[in-house]
Amino acid sequence: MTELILALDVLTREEALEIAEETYPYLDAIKLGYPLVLGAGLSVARELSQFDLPLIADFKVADIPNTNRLIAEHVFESGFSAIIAHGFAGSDSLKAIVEATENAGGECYVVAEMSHPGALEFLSGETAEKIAQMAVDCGTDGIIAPATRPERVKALRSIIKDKKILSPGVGAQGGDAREIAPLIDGMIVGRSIYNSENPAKEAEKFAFVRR
Ligand code: FNU
Repeated sequence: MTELILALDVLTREEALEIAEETYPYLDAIKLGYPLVLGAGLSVARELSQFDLPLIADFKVADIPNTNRLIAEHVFESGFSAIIAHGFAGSDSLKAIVEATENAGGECYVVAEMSHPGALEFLSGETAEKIAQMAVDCGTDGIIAPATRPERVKALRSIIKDKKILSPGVGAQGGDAREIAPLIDGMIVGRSIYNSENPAKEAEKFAFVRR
C-alpha cells in the first residue's frame, strides 16, 4: 500500500487551508516546504493539524550538527511529525537530526537523489547510494528518491531495504504514478493536485496507490 502525500506548495494560509479542506479525505500526509512556510508563517502547521494528518517539514536541512538540532527541535515543537534532511552535510549533521527526531517521537527522511534533471550533476549515482547507506546507518526512517527515475529507486531500494522510500516527481515533473507506486512507500504529489481545477477529484484519482 503506497501512501499519498500532498506537497502543499501554495503561498498563502487561505489557499493552503482551502486545498487541505478539499483533499484531506484522499491523503495520508501533507508536506509543507519553504514556499508555504515563508509565505504564511510556521503557524500554518498548527492550523493544518485540524485535518488530523501527519505533517512533513520539507526543509531539506543541511547545516552543522548544532544548527540542525535546533531546526529539528523547532520543527517538532511546531506541530510537524516528520522532517526531511539533506545527507550531503555528513553523518554528524544527520545524527543530530535523528536524535532530535527520536526525542520528539517523529520521523526523519534523507534526500538520497533528487527528482529534477540537475540532480544528475552532483547528487546521483554512487553519491546517492552512499547517502542511502548513511540514512540506514544513522537510523533514519527512510529516504527521498526520484519518481522520475524508477530504475534509480530500485537501486536505492536494495540499500535501504524495508525502510521507507518517499518519492516526488509524479505528474508535473514527468514521473508516472502507476509505474512508481509499487516501488515506493509514499508518493509525493504537488502541482498535479493543487493546480488542478478540482483538487479533490485529482487527489481521488490517486486512490489506486492506497489500495
Ligand atoms: P510537484 N521535492 C522534489 N524533488 O520535487 N523534496 C526532490 O528530489 C525532493 C523534494 C519536492 O513537482 C518539491 O520541493 F527532495 O509539484 C515539491 O514540494 O509534484 C514536491 O516534492 C514535488 O512537487
